[in-house]
Amino acid sequence: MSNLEQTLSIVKPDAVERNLTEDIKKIFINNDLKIVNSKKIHISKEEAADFYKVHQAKPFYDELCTYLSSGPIFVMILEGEGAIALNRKLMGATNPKDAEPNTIRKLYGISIDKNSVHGSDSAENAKIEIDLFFKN
Ligand code: IDP
Ligand code: MG
Repeated sequence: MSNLEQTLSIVKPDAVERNLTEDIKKIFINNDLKIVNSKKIHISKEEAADFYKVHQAKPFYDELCTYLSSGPIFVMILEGEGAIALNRKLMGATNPKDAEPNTIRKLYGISIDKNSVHGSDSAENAKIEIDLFFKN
């Protein structure tokens, strides 16, 4: 049975700044995820606050929104079989210290906040996040 999905991936400011976008794209492509749309953008703190609003009650929310808006990011729509879970697997755990070997966060993450990538965590959020960035 086919389970073709789309999910949103973001290369966060720490990784764009270190020129890791192409290396991260290769990891997705080499694992059967297709990049069907992408763009490099620099969002405002208000846009970051909207994107991360599920975390608004967290103590690190303000810092998180400041960080995501601190420099350019590279946003992508990834498509493939089980793309949502596959992307999460390729990303690794939120804290790079806890991430499995060869995951993006293990390879490139600096800290729990500068962890190089974002990925949608469910079909519902994938749709919301894709619409936020790619539905003019
Ligand atoms: P995820 O990115 O693995 O889905 P979430 O729990 O959704 O992790 O958190 C969103 C983002 O918030 C994380 O990627 C990370 O950058 C940041 N974050 C999560 N927990 C902490 C924390 O305890 N301190 C600082 N930043 C955090
Ligand atoms: Mg999350």
